[in-house]
Amino acid sequence: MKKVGIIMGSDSDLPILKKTAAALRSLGIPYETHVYSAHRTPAEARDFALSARENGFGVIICAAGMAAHLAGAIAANTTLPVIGIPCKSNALDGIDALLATVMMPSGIPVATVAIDGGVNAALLSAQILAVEDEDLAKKLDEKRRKDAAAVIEKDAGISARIEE
Ligand code: RP5
Repeated sequence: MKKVGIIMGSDSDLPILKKTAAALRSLGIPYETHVYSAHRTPAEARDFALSARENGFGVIICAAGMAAHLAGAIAANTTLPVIGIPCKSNALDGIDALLATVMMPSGIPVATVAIDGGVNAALLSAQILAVEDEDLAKKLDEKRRKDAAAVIEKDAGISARIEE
């Protein structure tokens, strides 16, 4: 199976990416993790993106906050699918990173998940890899079934809980 690249702009983004890694592990998807910054280490970010396909990656997840250019900078140097996670910062609550990540110019796409959406970034990666991997597609179906069953169980108990 192809690897997922988990790239963060700073190790201060790590709590979000821990959720990403846990979700990938639960599906048996291999990943590799790095700190590369579009602003502080642009050469390393570029080198990673340029060699990602030949290094066995299938999807790259990029998490960054503030003026979040990491996903776009990586996407500029690869045609692998790039998923951007805008990370919340103190000043603007993540709206800054959301807009910087999602508003890519035509020609260089970044699939942007919610602010701090580490789990969905992992699941979207899995769904991309599952296009050519039936075993992984079955695991994703099973997860959806389990998640739905958990909500149905909550529905069954909610009338009693509201009166507690
Ligand atoms: C971004 O700036 C990082 O992705 C992080 O979300 C934010 C702050 O970085 P630090 O100053 O905490 O390293 O590049």
